[in-house]
Amino acid sequence: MAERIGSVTSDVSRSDFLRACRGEATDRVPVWFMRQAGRSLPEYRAVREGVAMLDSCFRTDLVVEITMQPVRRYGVDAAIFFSDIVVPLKAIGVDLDIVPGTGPVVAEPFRDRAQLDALRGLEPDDVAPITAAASALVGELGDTPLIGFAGAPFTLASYLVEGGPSRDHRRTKQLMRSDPDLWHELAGRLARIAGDFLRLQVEAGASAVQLFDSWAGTLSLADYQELVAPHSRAVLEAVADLDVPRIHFGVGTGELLGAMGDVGADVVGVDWRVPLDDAVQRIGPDRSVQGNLDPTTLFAPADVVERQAARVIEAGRAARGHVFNLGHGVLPETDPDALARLVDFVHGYERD
Ligand code: 1CP
Repeated sequence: MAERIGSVTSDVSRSDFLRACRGEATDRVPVWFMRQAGRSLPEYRAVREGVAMLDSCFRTDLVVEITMQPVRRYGVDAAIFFSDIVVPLKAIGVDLDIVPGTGPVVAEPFRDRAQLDALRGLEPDDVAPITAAASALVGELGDTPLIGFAGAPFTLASYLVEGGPSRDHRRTKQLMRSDPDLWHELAGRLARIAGDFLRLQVEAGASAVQLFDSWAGTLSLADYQELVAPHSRAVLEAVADLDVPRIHFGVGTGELLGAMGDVGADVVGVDWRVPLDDAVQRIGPDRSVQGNLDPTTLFAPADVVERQAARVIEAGRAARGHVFNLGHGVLPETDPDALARLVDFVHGYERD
């Protein structure tokens, strides 16, 4: 990695975040937050005014600015690239939008084989403004690592098949069970798109990747292993030679943690339901963990937040490496000052 991009990268490589991902000792527990860039920040709301969410994701200047905002404000140990999991689908021409207050909405939900043609491969030109932002960010961030990300095939497919956010993922599960061949073709195409998207971000300078399978927790372990794991493995395999840590995260995935680690992750993201020391039992000793303060804890008094955060840090010591995070994204109503205090608390925490 250092040879490829030069001396700046070697400082990144020694960062607490990358060290914890690799299971190396750190002086302090590194911390960043899923959805650290977003509606909880007044400076985010200001720059997004009058610009649609998906338009902002294709504007190099806005991606750079929004990605930097939480790094400047909180001094977090990693930046997460400002984008969305549906961006590569938009980039190849899928007719979808991100509707305020709802999330991704697809104009023609996926129903049959004829629609597979619309899911062509991702070409570098499709995401040129995005990779330009990643390159610019590496310069701006200095020693702070940039995390690239993609949506995992199951979570991406659930938006395509349901047409938007879904509580029970009924149609996606129906497709998996009634036409497994078509399901595997769909998931295989999404895996290639996600893998290529991660690769392009790393080649532009991202020094870690996170694969979001946010909704995998809706599946039984047996269904996950048979119908989903091979495709998520293919995504992580696509960046295996690039020597960057691979983080794999989902919500409500307590029963899947071992399987999610086994598809090629270096770090497993854990939501708030499973204490990190229990999670380590399920994942095994050869991977680091990331998480897992309940995002709603930040609405409690400061001393309660600190007690809960200390519990997370203590439980995280069971792992070979621990990256502090919330158990899911920052809620839009969160007070940024509460996050700032949490970063200071984690950084100042004395481990003996
Ligand atoms: O106008 C707005 O501000 C819209 C809100 C918003 C934002 C800020 C959406 C719509 N996406 C994003 C950015 C985003 N999405 C990031 C930014 C980087 C950061 O973390 O700071 C990331 C990593 C994502 C990834 C994403 N999008 C996921 C995986 C992470 C997760 O939360 O589980 C998922 C499931 C999405 C879909 C999506 N996009 C937006 C919403 C509201 C949703 C979820 C909708 C649903 O409940 O299904």
